[in-house]
Amino acid sequence: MKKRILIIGACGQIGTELTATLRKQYAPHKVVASDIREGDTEMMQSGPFEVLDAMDYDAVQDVVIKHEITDVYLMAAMLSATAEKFPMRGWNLNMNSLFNVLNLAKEGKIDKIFWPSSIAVFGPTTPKTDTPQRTVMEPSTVYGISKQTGERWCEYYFNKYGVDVRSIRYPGLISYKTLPGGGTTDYAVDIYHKAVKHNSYICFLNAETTLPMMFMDDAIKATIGIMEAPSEQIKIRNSYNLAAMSFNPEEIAASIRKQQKDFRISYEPDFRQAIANSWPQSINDSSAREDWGWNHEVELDEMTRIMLENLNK
Ligand code: AKB
Repeated sequence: MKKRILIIGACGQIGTELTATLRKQYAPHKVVASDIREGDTEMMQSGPFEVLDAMDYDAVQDVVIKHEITDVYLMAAMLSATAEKFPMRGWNLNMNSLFNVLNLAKEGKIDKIFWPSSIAVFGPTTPKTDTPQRTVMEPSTVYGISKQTGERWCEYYFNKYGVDVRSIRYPGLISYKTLPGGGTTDYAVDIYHKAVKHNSYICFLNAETTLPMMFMDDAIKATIGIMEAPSEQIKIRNSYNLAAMSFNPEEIAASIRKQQKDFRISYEPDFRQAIANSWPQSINDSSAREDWGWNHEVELDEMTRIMLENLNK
């Protein structure tokens, strides 16, 4: 098979696990990892790697041509909390990197693109629970505005130029292998690290902040699943809602207490509370389930067991 994959932003939270999984699934030399700087030993030694600035069109094009890339996973992005601090840097990274790959596909230099969107496309006026695929979207964060704009451009490039771009709206993602960076849902990873180290956690969101979340293995399954689905099954070309579970900090703490009964949590909400308040609490992902067969496997207590077991190692 001619398929050759490029992952841009391979050293981030999703990119790291996506690279490892794709290298296992395909021959490692067919999966080129890239990031703005070199990765860890595992990343550098398990297959080809390129230092690459996602905002540099010529550099991305050079790597695409050099490795005869067919499929690009564009995982480089500035997340919600950091983008509030650096609005123009967030906007520029999130939009320019997307235009670079969309234009390469428009010019026929790559066949297929995966681009991640987020629950951040929704805003305070969106229905909070069981948020439908199509609904009011008035994002109030820099990150959300960039993701919603990106979705419109993906659909436009598909309709106008036939670019095969596929996207999902990730909820908060939880994994033990790589730390997230600069998101609002990061507390749900940090809490496990602090549970293992200190048996206590100070949370930057309040106890009742329910948000949609997903274990990383399910997110990787969805990412590769949508990319491998036959084109005609991908009926939505902006981005698919995707869901697994929803919980608040008190509920994740209760799940940890099932294994560490004296685990303590306290609350000191900061600027990220306003971001979280603007997002939905639960997502309706029936379109993804119907169109390309998405289903999730891991629920909260199972995720807690896996997280604590692996972080304790
Ligand atoms: C964030 O918190 O910014 C991200 C996201 C929900 O897209 N994890």
